[in-house]
Amino acid sequence: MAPKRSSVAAGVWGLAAALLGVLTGQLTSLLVGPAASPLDAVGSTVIDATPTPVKEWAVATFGTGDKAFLLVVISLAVAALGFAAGILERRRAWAGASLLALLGVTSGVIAALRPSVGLVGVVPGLVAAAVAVAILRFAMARMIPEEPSAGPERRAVLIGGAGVAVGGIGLLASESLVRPGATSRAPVALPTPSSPPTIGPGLETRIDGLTPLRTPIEDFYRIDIALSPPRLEPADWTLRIDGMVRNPYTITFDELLAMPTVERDITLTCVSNPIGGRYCGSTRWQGVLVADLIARADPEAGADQVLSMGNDGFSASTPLDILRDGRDAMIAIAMDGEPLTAEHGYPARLVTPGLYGYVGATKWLTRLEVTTFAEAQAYWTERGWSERGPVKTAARIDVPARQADAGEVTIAGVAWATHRGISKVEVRVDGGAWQEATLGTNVGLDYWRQWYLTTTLESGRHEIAARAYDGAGVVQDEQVRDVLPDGATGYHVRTVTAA
Ligand SMILES: Nc1nc2c(c(=O)[nH]1)N[C@H]1C(S)=C(S)[C@@H](COP(=O)(O)O)O[C@H]1N2
Ligand SMILES: [Mo]
Repeated sequence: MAPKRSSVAAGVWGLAAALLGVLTGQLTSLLVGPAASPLDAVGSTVIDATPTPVKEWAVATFGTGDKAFLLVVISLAVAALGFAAGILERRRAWAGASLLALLGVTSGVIAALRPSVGLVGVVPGLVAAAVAVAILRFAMARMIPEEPSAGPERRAVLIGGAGVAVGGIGLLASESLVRPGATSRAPVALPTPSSPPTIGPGLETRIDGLTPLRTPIEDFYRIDIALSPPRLEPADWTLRIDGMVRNPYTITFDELLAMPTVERDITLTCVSNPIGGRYCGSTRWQGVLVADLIARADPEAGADQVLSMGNDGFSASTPLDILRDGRDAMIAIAMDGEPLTAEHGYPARLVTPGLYGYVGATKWLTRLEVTTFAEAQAYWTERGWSERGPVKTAARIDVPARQADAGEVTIAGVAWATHRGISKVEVRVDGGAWQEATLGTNVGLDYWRQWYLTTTLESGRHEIAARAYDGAGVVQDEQVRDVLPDGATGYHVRTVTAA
């Protein structure tokens, strides 16, 4: 049987009720906190529950747009359920309304269960449920004709459609309210650090298209499980250091700033960075050495891990000996001479030279728990990634692009083996002999190095490969492996057509 025409009006009104409900929930979250917004709470929970291969697919396909994609999927699901609720309600009073109420209440409960939210998080979901139910009940009583009849039917669809438009556009607009733009740095008076000499510009001033020696903050990759960056106030922020220690303690942000700080040039890389990928950035970090903070807590014998926790529910497992072996692992408060941005962990984050971000770079840091690998697992380890993640040696080709002018060509890129340094980069064209590239400034063991090689390419297709050697002279692993479970390996190869 074909659906009665008024089913369409009912569906449209169900859709409008759902969208307007979510919209009011989103707006209510402005009072409660962005992580309590229905879309955020559900989205974050979906992220936590998504199987790792699916997540890797999303990151590989949408890059940093993976979060926008998730929000679109959730919004479409809400729309479909809303439409269905309208049709249900038309067949049986309260059936559709109950569905909408259930959805709203569920999103509220999910929000309240988020680590960074708490009980008030239930409010936006309850508000969303109430608004959606009220709109749907109103529509059934006043808008939708009992029997199909063209005039009232058209009127109901038109007005319901207007509700859908308002709800949809409102939701898009509310996204920019709930999730404001990138560079929201609150003022922090940075202490004067004991700084190494500043590093000048690198080879990028001479080689077009080469990655700059220091990554501008707005170009620094962002990877995290937080749909919107937590907004932490330095005045409320504290760091707890506890677990297997004789002297657990908590410090405030002011107390942290009063400690001696260092500035260090460090390259940060994501374990999800594919060979040749862009999830790698280099800048100057300012912060307090973790070793100093840990020493004050006085760890007990037998502890071998520091589980660092972020305000978004993330945690990282960093080996205790790595934090104490003299490298510049720090609680960073600034990057590139400015307080951290919200996206990069404001007001304080961990940075551990030599480790991938997921095991050493917790943003929105709130706690360091001294423990053991046997006792506690970190966020990504529970989801199939390795419990340890030293950065693998890698060279990346930046130029030439896939199309180049035949003749003299500069092949250039960056290479990193964080905390081991780079001693040599080699380039191979069309399977010929490996040729040694010229290296750029040596900023230190913890920093990437630019490299280049000038050669002649005749017109036609060419295959260019690059490989790096770490500071101990060990060449990078040639075997092609995917990012899971502890970082990709293989040489970066680019096919270039010269004309
Ligand atoms: N709180 C928190 N910290 C986090 C993450 C996260 O999801 N939440 N992701 C980690 C990962 S996987 C990486 S690669 C780095 C990325 O840091 P960036 O976004 O500043 O480049 O942050 C790490 N710290
Ligand atoms: Mo990462």
